Amino acid sequence: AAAPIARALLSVSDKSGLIDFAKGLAAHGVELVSTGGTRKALEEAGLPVRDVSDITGFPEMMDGRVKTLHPKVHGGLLAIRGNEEHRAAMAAHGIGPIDLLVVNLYPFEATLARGGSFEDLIENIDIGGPAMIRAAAKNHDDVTVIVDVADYDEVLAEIAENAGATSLPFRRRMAAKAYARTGAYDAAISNWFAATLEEDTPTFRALGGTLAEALRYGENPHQSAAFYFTPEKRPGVATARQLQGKALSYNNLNDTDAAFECVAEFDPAKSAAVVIVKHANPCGVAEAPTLVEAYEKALACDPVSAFGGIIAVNRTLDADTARKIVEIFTEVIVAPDASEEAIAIISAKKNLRLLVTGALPDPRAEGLIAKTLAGGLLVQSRDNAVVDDMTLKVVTKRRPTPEEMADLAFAFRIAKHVKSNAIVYVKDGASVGIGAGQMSRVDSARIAAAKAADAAKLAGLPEPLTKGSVVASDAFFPFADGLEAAVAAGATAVIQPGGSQRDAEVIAAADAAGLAMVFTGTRHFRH
Ligand code: 93A
Repeated sequence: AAAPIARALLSVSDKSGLIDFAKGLAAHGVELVSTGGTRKALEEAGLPVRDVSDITGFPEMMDGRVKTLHPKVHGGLLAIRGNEEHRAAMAAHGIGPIDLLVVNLYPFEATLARGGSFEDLIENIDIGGPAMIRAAAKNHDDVTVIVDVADYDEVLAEIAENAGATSLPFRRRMAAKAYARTGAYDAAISNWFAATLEEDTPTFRALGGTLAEALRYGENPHQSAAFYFTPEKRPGVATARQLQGKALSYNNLNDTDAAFECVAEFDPAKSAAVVIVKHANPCGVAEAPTLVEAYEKALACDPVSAFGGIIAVNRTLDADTARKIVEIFTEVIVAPDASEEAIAIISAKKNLRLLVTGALPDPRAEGLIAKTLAGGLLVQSRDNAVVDDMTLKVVTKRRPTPEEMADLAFAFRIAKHVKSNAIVYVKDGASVGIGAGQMSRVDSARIAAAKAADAAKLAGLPEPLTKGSVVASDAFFPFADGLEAAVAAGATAVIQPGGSQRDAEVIAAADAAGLAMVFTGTRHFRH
């Protein structure tokens, strides 16, 4: 059993309950030692108390920054009472044992809560207090450590019950509490400190993010920005290796993610696929037996927009494709991998970023998507619906041909990655016209057709590529007009979720034009 408590060191910022507690200790014959403010409070209550500087032989100095940081204090807390050598050291250096330590810390958290200044917070980082607490808790075999005002009564009860001492289970419990307290205290300091460094960049700790890098700016130069990792492990921009090129900007990261998530919809075992993205929307998507063919088909969709674009591929980037890509200005290439030869070809373009991810993300994987609004955070599960898993229902008199069916599925896969309202024309495994982000579906349909007409003119083709194409809509056609615009453009088959009040009207218009139409039952809004 530990010896009765002969001496207690009390050093508390929060002085509530202090006097009654100290009176209880004094009644048991405990000698009280205190730091400045605590000593003053005890003295005013008429209690006998020694100043800690009496013991250390040093005055409190440097605005109290150094008051208990002394071997006479720490030796008294850390000495193992049953150890001969420790006892000899105590005797040789005039160190008296401290049996009970009562400390509560400078109010760092309270200062933070009331919006204290940087200087204020720095001054409220307690150094001596945690040092003593940790020392006493380490030596709990011999020393009782109290960090919570709520435990004062229990200490007095322990002393009464144990002939002036405390029990080991109690000391252990208090020691565990002591380390929890210093741990939480340091965590509060480090969280605050880290946040001050990021004061110019938005932090989203709510998402469990850790800072990956501060970005030069956000979507525009007057916006600050940073890139955060979330705990999610998904192959993509966050985990990619950048093999070359300038640092990625906010918009690059956003666009690269959009491109790679879209290309991941295409199984590399079935076909090579390429997605070209501008402003977070695909402006060309194609699949083909080889990557270079897929690239050329994707580029043909909208070569004007593809300038300065982001290219994502679903297979190892090869030399043929790399050679084609470097012919025009491209910002970023992202691929699961790249051949040595392809890397060498890309290296001729110093600024072009090449990212390899090691793998493709699983489009069916679950995950969270977040978006902020004023004073809030919108969180939803990722759109992991895949057209192959949907029950496609033919709603028209004519059934799509197998070729049309393949293109319809292809088009709906792309539509998932186009900002709503999304209209995607597809022919022979390639997008030929994409209408994105319009407030009305009929406008998206017209824009997509107009872009297809432009591309045909550019390529010197006799008629727009929408002639004999199929079309996908990310959500139902609310009126027949959107479908009629697709008919006017020359589409022969349609894929859309269905579910409009006017479905009958839309189906009638499709039948009248000899179109085949399938409903997916699943919507792919993306905003
Ligand atoms: O500035 S300190 O980190 N340096 C010290 O040596 C020291 N020793 C105790 N702060 C120190 N303390 C803290 O002073 C205690 O943790 C307690 O919160 C406070 C009590 O001071 P006073 O008795 O003067 O009110």
